[in-house]
Amino acid sequence: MQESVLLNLGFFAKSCAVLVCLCGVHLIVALFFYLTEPTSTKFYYRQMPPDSSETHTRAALVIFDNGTDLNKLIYNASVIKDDVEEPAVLESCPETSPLLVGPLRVEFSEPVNLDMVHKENPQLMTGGRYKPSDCVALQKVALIIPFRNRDEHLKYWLHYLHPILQRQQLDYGIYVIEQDGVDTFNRAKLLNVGYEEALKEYDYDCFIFSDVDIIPMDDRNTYKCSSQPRHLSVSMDKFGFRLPYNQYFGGVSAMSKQQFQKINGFPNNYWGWGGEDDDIFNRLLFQGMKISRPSGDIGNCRMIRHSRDKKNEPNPQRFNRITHTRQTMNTDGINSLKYKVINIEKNKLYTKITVDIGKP
Ligand code: UDH
Ligand code: NGS
Repeated sequence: MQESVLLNLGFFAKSCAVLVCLCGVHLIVALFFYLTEPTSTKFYYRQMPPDSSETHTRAALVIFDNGTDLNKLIYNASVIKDDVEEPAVLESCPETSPLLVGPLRVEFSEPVNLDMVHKENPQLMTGGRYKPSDCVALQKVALIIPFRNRDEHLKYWLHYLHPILQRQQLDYGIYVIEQDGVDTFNRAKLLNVGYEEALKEYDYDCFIFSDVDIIPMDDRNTYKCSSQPRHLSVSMDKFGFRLPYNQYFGGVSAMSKQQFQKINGFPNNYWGWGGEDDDIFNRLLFQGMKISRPSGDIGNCRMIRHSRDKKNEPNPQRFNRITHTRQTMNTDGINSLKYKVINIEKNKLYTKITVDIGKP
């Protein structure tokens, strides 16, 4: 009996010793893992020094990726730099946007409501600015529209163009350059103003000069610049869907900053209708550039029918002027441009800049 009690006690003591050993091993292993664990899964939080320049998000909100909800515990905390999740670096948008749909139906029978246009384009920023959120646009494009008393046309233009430009994945801004007063209209000078004013706002590298009444009928006609100046409105309905003549450069065109500077911008002294686009064509030619154009159906466009505007009668001097482009282009252009900004209005869909450009 006594012998069996002693035996049991011996067994109990041995078991205790084994248990203590196991606990010790467990403690050592736990300590080892704790000390060698990488910082990204460890929690660091501390009081923010009042003048801390350390990167921190909102003071009280830090989310840890450790499976435990510690948010409740952490107030006035910050994360050490290594633990801050850096915003993902965006890749460049592809050369051809995957969002394009091709031919579009363009008509002008229903009136356009600008509030609707705004609702349908929720990603627009004030002043008619946009950039893709999932990639870096290949070009920063300023769209310049010469303007006076064409509000109905502008509504159609905004209705059709905003969705197209977004599908084309452009980083863009819309600039409506309105001629102040009632003197003779000057399209090319307004375009020069648009170039200068847009550049004051953003580092644009491409400029699209578009009449307010021309709408592309295919979104593959990308509103961006090429290695050569590009003519975009190449087959308009009013010309039977072809060029009126080979040198035609009116309607909608695209030029990079370098191309525009190389020709000293556009002429400032074509008052009234006609010839300024031929002068621009001459400038490009004299600087050794060629016109690039979209092919076939891609260049189809519709023009909103309208009658001749007041104070934009055909300019009788235009034929004489276009024969002297070579002599005038270096002194008449962006380097001699003078105007006065009367007002800048940034609304939801575009930036309107009203300017006094003088008179003939
Ligand atoms: N523009 C205005 N307001 C004007 C004049 C011109 O906003 O008072 C702008 C507008 O962007 C227009 C562009 O300048 O699209 C070119 O002017 P335009 O449309 O008058 O030129 P286009 O050659 O037409 O397209 C000329 C008149 C044709 C009359 C035909 C009558 N059947
Ligand atoms: C040419 C004009 C251009 C004009 C083009 C198309 O004759 O400015 O017609 O005009 N050149 C001259 O007058 C020197 S349109 O049919 O669109 O009114 O752009």
